[in-house]
Amino acid sequence: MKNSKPKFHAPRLTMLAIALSCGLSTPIWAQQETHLSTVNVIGERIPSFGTTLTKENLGDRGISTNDTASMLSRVPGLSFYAGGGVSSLPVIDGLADDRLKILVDGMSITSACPNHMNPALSYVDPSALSQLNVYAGVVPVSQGGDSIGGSIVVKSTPPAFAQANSGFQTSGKVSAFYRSNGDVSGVSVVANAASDKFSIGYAGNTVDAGNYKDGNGHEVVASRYKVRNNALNLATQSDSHLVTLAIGWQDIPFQGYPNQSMDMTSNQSLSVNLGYSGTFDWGQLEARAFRQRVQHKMDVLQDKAAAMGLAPAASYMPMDTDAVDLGYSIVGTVQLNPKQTAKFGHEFHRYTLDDWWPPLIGSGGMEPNTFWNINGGQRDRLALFSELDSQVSEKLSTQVGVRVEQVTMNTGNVQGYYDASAPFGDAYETDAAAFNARDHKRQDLNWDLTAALRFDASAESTYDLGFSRKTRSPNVHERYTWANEAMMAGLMNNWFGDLNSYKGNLDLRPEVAYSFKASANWHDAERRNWELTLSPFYTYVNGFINAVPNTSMNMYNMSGLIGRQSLTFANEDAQLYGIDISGKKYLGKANGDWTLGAALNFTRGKTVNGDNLYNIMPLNVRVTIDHALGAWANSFETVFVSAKDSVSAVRAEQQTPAYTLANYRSAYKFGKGIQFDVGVDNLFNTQYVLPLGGLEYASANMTTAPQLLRAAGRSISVGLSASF
Ligand SMILES: [Cu+2]
Repeated sequence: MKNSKPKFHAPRLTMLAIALSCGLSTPIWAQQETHLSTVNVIGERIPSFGTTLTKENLGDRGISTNDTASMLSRVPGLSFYAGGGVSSLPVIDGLADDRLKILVDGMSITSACPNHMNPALSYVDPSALSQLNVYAGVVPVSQGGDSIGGSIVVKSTPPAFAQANSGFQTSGKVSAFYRSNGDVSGVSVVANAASDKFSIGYAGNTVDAGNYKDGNGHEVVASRYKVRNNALNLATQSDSHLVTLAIGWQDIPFQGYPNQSMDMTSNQSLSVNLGYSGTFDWGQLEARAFRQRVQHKMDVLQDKAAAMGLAPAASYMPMDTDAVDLGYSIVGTVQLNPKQTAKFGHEFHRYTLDDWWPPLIGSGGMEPNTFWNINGGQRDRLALFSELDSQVSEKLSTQVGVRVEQVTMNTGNVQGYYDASAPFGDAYETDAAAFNARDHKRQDLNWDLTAALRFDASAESTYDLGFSRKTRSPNVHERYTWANEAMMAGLMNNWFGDLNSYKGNLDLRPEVAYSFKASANWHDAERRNWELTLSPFYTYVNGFINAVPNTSMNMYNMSGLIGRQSLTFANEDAQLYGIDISGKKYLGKANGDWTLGAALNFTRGKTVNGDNLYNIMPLNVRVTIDHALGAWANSFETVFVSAKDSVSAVRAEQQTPAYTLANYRSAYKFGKGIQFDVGVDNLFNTQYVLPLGGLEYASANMTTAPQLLRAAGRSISVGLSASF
């Protein structure tokens, strides 16, 4: 929506972070913003139901987490499925994971394993970020597609250029941190060299984390991880054109998953991302082409195996994934007249996936064949969209958009570990034959529509109203996983952390969400003293892809874990509703400036049959007090989460108790460009379980029900960074 302002600024943890970025002799990072605003002038509108986080209000969260998704924890309505240490899955107002469109520097990246261990945001570290946009519920069609819940658009640090005639300039930043719980350490480097025409930059970081301990001091096995990220960024610009080329490579030697049977034992990716933006007489053109390949391996980490009483072994169950995302987009933006802007776009995205599990010779149950979970899976999206922004009057602006997307999917034939003549009998052969006998090609034609308006009633009040129809086609695993066998196959196809077994469904149809959202924002005229935002929402999802009991006659179709279920994906109508409330109040001056902030989220999700949707965050409230005095900034945060008692019966979801957490952070800037950060997460060492964390696999067996995933106890963080 044109000329709109952000509905809600996440309260500032500190002013220091941005000062740090532009404090030195070459304010090269500050120039980026200027640069972007000249080349990318129309494209960067602020969403009506969105939040923008920049370097400024991302603040110093980076020392307390390397999980980029969790940087959004202060955004109202955001919650997270817990998983690996850098790979949590974000949720917007109850809709999670593949239901959100997540773009990393314009690239659509698909979670490429049957546990969704490598979601898009796990490929970028907080230290490399410059901006995160969250579009909640009603999303501009130019930012959506193939999603029903919302969009998260992440941008890493854009290329820096020297000013004209100022020669060659360099800049950079080096940071290091340590966190006590899990003995986590890491370093990050950002370096840039540029003339006024060319720019070359590097961003890289490392993280080494041990297992964390809960509030009682007990270790959570397989919560350790190790990450190496690198990105090389090249760019060239002229008066009205900018070309960027980014090459990224990641190596995760291991990332434990306490709430999965499997752990990541290798994730290696290489991405190439070519971007163009230019200004012409007729308007602006943005284009992009990208390719990312990931090779992903899973097995069971030794400490998890030991906790389950397994003898040490080189491998317990090898699983491999090889996936490629590639795509391009072309977006033109035209100023039709002084009051109207139109946007036209075309996108293509191809995802290909092989998901195979090599035999483990001598295991008995996992030989002699390779298990083909997905063999040559392919998912193509071809999209066209058009969006019109209008300034109808001084007070009223509108946005309407329509998007059509063709999704074409296919996959090859499959096989199990052994055939019906094996000692265990027919665990796989009948199922594989049934799957192979069917045509696997599926094609969906998906229509999305967004209509939103903003009414600036007065200097102190703004109202937003929006409606959207959004569509998501099933993902490759939802449509094509085929095995009814629950323990060796179904349990592996699970990205929910609930230890249930899942099987795909060739007859799934796309899920279509109809969302209504309103937002009322009241504030003082200068937006400095106070602000209050109320955003109720309602979504009806036609054919929500849920799960139903797996009724196959396969005799191995039952979970061997006490209380866990064997399920099949199925469409089922569902509705979600709730409200996000947030506000802030400047408290005044007393040894610095004090600001109070608060955010509340209430979400309910139910199928039309009355069962609750899985993993809906219970009522939660976050209260923050921010303090700034010169070079010193402090933030004290309290999080109240009520008991989760609305749980999904079909998934045997377990209730979680209420808890209260306190976190403290402080940052001090020394002279020019040196910053010291310190923080304490879970200040009172509260013992609690994560409402969206699922169950601990190491505690699961055939006689006792698995325990809920324990959260981390107190952790003290320190960080030091220097800019040059
Ligand atoms: Cu995996």
